[in-house]
Amino acid sequence: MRKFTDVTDIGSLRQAVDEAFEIKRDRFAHTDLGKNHTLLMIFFNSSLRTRLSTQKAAMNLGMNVIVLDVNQGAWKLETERGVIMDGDKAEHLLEAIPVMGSYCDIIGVRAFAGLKDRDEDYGERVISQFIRHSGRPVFSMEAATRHPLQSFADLITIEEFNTVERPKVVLTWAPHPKALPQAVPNSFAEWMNAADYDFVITHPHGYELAPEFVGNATVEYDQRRAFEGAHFIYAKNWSAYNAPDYGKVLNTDRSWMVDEEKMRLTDNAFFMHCLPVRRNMIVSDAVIESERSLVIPQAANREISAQVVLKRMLESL
Ligand code: AN0
Ligand code: CP
Repeated sequence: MRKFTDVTDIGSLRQAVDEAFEIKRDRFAHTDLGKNHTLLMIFFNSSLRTRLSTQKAAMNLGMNVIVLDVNQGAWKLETERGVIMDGDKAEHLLEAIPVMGSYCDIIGVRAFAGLKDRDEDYGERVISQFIRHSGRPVFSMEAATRHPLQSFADLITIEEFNTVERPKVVLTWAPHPKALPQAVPNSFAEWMNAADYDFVITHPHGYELAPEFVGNATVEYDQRRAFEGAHFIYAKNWSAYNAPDYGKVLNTDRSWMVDEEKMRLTDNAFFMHCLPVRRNMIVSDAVIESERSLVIPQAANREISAQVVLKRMLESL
């Protein structure tokens, strides 16, 4: 595997999940595979889970790891070609990327959407430049439009806990005080559509996701109706996608928070969230602390999804 940015890069989901379960049974079965190989993780944005789980996965495979927080200690990077660089940015990505590529074998990149210019974000300019100019296999640690390591971990978690033939999985928008990207919901929708579950998306009017991500999902504007009979509730906030409101917070209606009363409408559903989560905005204390909350096993599966991707990339070197 030379690139991991969207669901198509992983091939058969069945095979990927089987490989994940194999790694989960013995995560130290391939400790020689990464010997003398270096992973470079580049963060343009903050992270707790992605940073720790991906580093752990690389260590399980015997790799060496370098982490660069671009905004803490590196030169400020220009990303646009043609700019006269007389401002605060001392270096261009077009030099920085091949330089970074020369110190490592595999690159992970986290570069969130700027939420100002939809075309720029949905063009995936930053990660595309890494793919084009680094000469290394590149994987997304959340780019502008997708978070595939998260969605893969979500799929593994659903497959682990599911007990019915075709589960009803509901992605619900929930309120948040600040504007967040659409990457997590886009990606979750992309993976759930590929997994062919009974997949429903619910959100207030104005929060429609890009049609290419909604795909064949059912969109239900009545959150309570969406919850009826659900087996998995996946909560996430996102900002508006539609022009002219792209990247804006349109609604902080607290009535969209996931609480026990709403969870009672489901078929004893599990609760999921990618974390970090704001309690009593997105989800009540009682739901996130309940026996049906999967947020911790879900985060633990980030190590597994990262290890499948790194293993496949190492095998392709
Ligand atoms: C980020 C987001 O919504 O994309 C990262 C989630 C994994 N969340 C925040 O910035 C709070
Ligand atoms: N879920 C997730 O990607 O968490 P971090 O932003 O902490 O990495």
